[in-house]
Amino acid sequence: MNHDQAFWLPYTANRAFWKAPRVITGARGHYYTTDDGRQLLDGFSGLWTSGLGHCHPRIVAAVQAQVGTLDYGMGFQVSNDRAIALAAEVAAMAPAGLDRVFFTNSGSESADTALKIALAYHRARGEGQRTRLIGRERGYHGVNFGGMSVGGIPGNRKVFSAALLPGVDHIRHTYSPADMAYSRGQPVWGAQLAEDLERLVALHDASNIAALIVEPVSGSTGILVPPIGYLQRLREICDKYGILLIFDEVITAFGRVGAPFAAARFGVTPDIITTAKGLTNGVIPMGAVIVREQVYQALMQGPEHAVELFHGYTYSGHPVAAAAGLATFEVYREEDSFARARALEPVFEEAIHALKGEPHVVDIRNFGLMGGIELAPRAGAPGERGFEVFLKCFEAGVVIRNGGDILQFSPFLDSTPDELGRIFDTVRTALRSVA
Ligand code: PXG
Ligand code: PLP
Repeated sequence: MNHDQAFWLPYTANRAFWKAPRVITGARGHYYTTDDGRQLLDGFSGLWTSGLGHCHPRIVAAVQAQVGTLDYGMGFQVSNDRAIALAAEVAAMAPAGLDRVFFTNSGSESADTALKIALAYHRARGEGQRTRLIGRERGYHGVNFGGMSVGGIPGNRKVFSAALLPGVDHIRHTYSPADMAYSRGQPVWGAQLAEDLERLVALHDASNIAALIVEPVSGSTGILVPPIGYLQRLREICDKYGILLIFDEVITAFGRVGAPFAAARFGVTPDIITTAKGLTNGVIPMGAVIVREQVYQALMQGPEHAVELFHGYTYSGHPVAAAAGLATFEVYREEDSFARARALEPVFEEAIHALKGEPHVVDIRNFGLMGGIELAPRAGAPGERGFEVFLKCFEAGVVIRNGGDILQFSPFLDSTPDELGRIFDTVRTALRSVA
């Protein structure tokens, strides 16, 4: 067999892809280069990953230097200087009280790591019966078994239904178009939806519940912005019942919402934060789970020579990834990236909401530099219209993403108003040309 098409692409319509492959061969700043020599404006910052732009010279140089200095180092019972330094930086940036950092290689691994830490924490405190994990409908926490189980996107769960973790439940999602369509930023309606956690406490009893995991702003499911007061209320209910609150900030951390973390932007501090993507600007895969000091301390038990948490990845704290992370943090500071993103937010909001009234559009949502345009699905063919708009934009030289019929936008932290204008002009033209 000819192996030219051996690559099985992730989350991709593989058969359609191989009929007309879309292949990137280079990138610089805000543009990709394709194998047929075209320049594409990236309207998605990689895959929510690359807020500082592609091939940032500072990060490239740091990676090049590191790979020739320490390529890999054993990470169990031994560590490396780059990982230790990056953990200190991450903890310093994190909300007060979240002082310990466990490294992973992706957002999916961060989600599973956080869930395992939550279970281990309760057990270490003598509450080993607290095993139930609560997620939220429409949540996305990656593709591993834990994250998939607490996740709430039907398409990700359907085929694997029988293998989902037992003892998981979900609070309802926060989307109600009748009450919040075309909200700019946070919907004013809906804080009371947090009371749904009380329903699950009543059903399962708090003494059996370990943790609640939510995205502060849901990303993959199509940009669901938390109603004003909603996250505060979740925090209060978790406190009331001793339930750990986990924020999955794989997308929202590191400037995407105009702040180091969504926790900071919303003024709600969880017990654990999961990250990945922007940690290294997407240059080398890496995630980090940031944990409240008391949670860590509760686990520091037993004889000192013994491993306290039976968990870790071969590549946890990889020195080249950590070097990329350290350089990324330097650039965040020097370019004041999070404040720039915050300043760009109103421009982005105007630009995206200007598409109200275009064909097929039924809702537009935004927060920080995250945006979604929801289209009415084509009768009998959900997702087809969204995919066609994605393809038309790609042909016109702009990369966006479609999650089914929801178009998603994730501009660079230092995008220009002109670039935003070009992205949404391209989308407008595409919307007017699809059936
Ligand atoms: N949690 C959240 C909140 C995420 O957004 C993950 C976990 C998993 O991360 P990894 O690195 O294992 O993929 C994510 C990933 C989209 C899209 O279209 C979003 C993600 C991945 C792929 C597509 O919005 N987020
Ligand atoms: N499978 C086997 C057979 C392994 O030996 C290991 C790690 O040593 C793994 C899976 C896990 O790999 P990783 O640590 O990269 O997640």
